Amino acid sequence: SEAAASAVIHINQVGFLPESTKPAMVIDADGDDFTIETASGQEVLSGKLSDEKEWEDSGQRVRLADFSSVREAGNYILKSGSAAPVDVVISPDAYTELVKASAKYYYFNRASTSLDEQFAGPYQRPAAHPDTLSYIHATAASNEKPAGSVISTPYGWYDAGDYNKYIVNSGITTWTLMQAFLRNKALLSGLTWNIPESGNDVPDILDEVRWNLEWMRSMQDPDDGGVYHKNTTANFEGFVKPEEAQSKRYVTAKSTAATLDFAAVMAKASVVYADYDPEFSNSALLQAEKAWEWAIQHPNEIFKNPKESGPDGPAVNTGEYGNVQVKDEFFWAATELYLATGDQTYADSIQIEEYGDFGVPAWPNVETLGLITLVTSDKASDELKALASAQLQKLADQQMDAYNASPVHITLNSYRWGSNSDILNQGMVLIAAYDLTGNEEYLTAASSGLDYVLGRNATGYCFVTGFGNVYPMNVHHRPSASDDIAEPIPGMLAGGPNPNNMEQDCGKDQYPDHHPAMAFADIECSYSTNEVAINWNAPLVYVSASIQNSLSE
Ligand code: G3I
Ligand code: 9MR
Repeated sequence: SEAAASAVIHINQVGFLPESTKPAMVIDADGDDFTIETASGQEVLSGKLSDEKEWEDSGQRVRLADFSSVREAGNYILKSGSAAPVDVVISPDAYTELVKASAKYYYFNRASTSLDEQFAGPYQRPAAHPDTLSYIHATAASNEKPAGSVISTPYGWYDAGDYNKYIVNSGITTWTLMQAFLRNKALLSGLTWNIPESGNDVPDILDEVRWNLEWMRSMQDPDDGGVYHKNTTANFEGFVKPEEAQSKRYVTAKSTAATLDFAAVMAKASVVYADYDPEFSNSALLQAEKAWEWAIQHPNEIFKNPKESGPDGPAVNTGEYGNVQVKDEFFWAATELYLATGDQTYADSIQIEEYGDFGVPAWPNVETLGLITLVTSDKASDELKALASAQLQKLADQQMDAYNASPVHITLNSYRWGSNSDILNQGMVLIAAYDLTGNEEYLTAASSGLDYVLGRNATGYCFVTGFGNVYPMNVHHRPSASDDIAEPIPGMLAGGPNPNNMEQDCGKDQYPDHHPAMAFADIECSYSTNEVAINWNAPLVYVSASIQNSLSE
């Protein structure tokens, strides 16, 4: 009997823009060549694979097939040696549907509303989590309210696979979506994805973000300006439908991180929504300033889940989003507040030269969000802009170093929880550097990161539900798991490979391969690799919209 071919091709399964750099990856290649053919078998390119390299993160032997020179829109087939041929899509609208679906993900995860069939199709569902009765968890000193006090905290999006709502994670998410809009205004104003607000005079993306901003606003204590860290049940709910998840909801202690993230986002919102809704813009700014004042008074309230239950409230075991330090939150909030108000009090907290290292954005590292706002705002002084630009370029150049060192031309070289969002956040930094310098290498590297999450990775999955040929079907997402529909809700990015928590969720033996870049399993228990989250989809929206916008100019 014939030995099975071991060569495999992994490729961006969604498609390429005509101008994109177009590498595919051949694993265990058994020839030196590749061809691109039309659907009817006509050869349009015959090329050589790059030299074979060992990809340590995956344990694979890899070669690249670069077919960038094929620029004519169409459907093609890529072949190399004995590998099964793969489909290639080249289209001037390669990412338009992806942008729409990844943004509509947020609609599907709205709390406090029914999803009606005309917008949600088969994923329609009744209203759940009204959150008009959120019990103030009274363990924290900052909650000077009588036990049993309630506030109303409706709206917002479910954070991830769970049904809770967390301010810290909402901060980076809403900022990224607003920034995606600012960078790609024409594209994102022109796209609509059938949500209840479609057709009003506000772009869908801003209508969607508003849903979460309204929840965030309800999380501020109007008496002192502090912001409750999260709106949560005591424990994660079971894998039940939203309307069946009815455990008591709390707001926990206030925290400095949540309050500063809130301040940053509300200041940003006051700028972004000024033309659409001046009244909202004004009150968002007032709330931002009040939050800042609380943070100045409470500069180090680090949130920890209450471990013991007591008369004042239960132990809480849901997502902690516990920042260990809040220097970056202060920097970010000061920046957004300064640019929204022009007020010097905030400028004093924007010490770029003294700051230290700026990192790729993630929920516990938000300083670079401030940097990006600085370099793109027309309100910053030239001096401040120059300092910010230098830091941003430095960070982008570190990504380029990783990209150039990578045997598969990606910026990612460490795989932690939510690794798919890391490569996209690296892309966001690269795109900002491209905007600053016009250097297209940055854009190429960002586009390569998009290729990665869409299939040119070690696992061969396109990590966005409903896109490509092979995508996760069993995401750790309670609404998708409980809806009796085989297809998960579309447009959701899975967290991605992460070798650090396999034992804890499904057990190591459930993961076929433990190499960092391979540590992924499409099984429902795998919350450490196969969950979805609002802060992971946001850079997908940002990068896909930006690449669609800039590479098709
Ligand atoms: O901060 C340390 C760093 O100092 C250290 O070097 C590094 C080594 O691994 O770990 C860092 O901490 C990690 C932390 O994220 C910050 O990056 C933890 O190991 C890691 O376990 C932690 O993972 C978070 C996970 O919750 C567990 O807390 C993810 O970032 C976060 O996305 C995820 O978020 C969950 C929510 O809690 C609940 N809702 C679902 C959501 C998505 O899974
Ligand atoms: O479903 C929860 C997911 O959203 C979190 O990211 C994850 C880590 O905090 O926890 C999941 O909940 C699991 C819990 O931690 C342990 N018991 C099983 C729960 C569902 O798989």
